[in-house]
Amino acid sequence: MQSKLSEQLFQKAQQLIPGGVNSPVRAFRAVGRNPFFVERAQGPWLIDEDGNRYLDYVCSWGPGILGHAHPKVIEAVQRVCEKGLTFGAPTAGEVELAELIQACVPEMEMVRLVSSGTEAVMSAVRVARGFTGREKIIKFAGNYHGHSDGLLVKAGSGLMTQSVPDSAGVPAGYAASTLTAVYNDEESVRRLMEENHGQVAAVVVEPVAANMGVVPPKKGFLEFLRRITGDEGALLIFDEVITGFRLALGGATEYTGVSADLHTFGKIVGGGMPLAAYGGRRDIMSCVAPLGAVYQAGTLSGNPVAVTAGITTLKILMEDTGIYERLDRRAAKLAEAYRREGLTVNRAGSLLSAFFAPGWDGDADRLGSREEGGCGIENYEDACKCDKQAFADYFSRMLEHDIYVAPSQFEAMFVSDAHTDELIEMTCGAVRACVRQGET
Ligand code: HOZ
Repeated sequence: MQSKLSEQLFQKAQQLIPGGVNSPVRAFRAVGRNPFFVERAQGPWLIDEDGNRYLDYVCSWGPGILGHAHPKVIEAVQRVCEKGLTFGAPTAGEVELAELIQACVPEMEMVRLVSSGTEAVMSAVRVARGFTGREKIIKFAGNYHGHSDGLLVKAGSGLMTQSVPDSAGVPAGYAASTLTAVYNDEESVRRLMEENHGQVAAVVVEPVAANMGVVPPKKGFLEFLRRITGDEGALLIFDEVITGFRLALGGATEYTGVSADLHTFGKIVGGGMPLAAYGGRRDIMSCVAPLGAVYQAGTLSGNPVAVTAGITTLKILMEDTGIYERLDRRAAKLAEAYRREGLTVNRAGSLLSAFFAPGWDGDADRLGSREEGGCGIENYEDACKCDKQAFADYFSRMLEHDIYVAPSQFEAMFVSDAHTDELIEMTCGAVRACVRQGET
């Protein structure tokens, strides 16, 4: 594997950009290497500046459900670019995308388009506070909701990689309104609700957590959140930046059968462009300016190029009735390959994580779900127990096999429709060779 050009770029980048990257996990620090620099991508492949080709299971951290550079999306984007890149004024495309989102997720009675998942969740929380007149929110340790101040408390993703639960620079006052519960632990939520009776505006949750590795909700957990928020007059916000249009066309609500008051979407909804959305019940969304008193705005909100990429992607997903079944089947096959090597695998549809959980390298008694007496990963504390060095070694060996998985134990593996049965088969072979030392 050549790395000359990537190395040169990285040296230069570090002088100009903090850590040489524009988002921390990309720096590969958790796996003790320097990153490669991407030159282009097509279908399931990433090609770096040195000409190395990798089978990509990061898929830009989620948007690439169709694989990279889907011809229909590229064509539509090229066409719309000729009409101008941004107007800062309403377009027909925004209405069409809002309609499509609502067709997929009927509870999105009203929707606002923004530019990033961070912005979507930050805005949804503001709306929840404006609607309820309350200040506190409950989030879960290891759930990541973007990098806005009030939500960077016990966040997952890059903060876990760096082993820091909270970011510096967040005023104590912001963090004080954010209460942290334990994912999959009803009692921890009940206690916080009791201690803060009448003060909680919302519970915000990743309905399938995917930023401490993939951690699905235990049976009944989301139903419980639905009930307790209703009883307490608080709102339930599903952060579906990752799960939206991924678990199913209707996202987590279709996948789990549980409704939320507000949803946030990102990644797939923008078809690979910077676009995200939040929305939900009409009475709640009617609080948003100019209808109501909750202010939120953006020059590039509803950008016509991003909207076109989103529309085209959603239409492809809606028209291809077999896609979610294919994704599920292929991800299940991968999951099996990891399980056979002794790893603890959590999977929801085409999202999965193979954890180097305690016992992975021999203590068979500790494998499997908690119900089976094993060490299943159900929350942040469990995820933190994984063997990060073993993960880093496996990551490097996979890269030598030309397979790129997320450079952190705490990020999800994304399967796209471009990962054919043959490519999945090939990956299963690489998993057999790469999980354990000395078998490359
Ligand atoms: N927050 C993303 C991982 N959950 C990382 C995004 C990126 O580095 O592009």
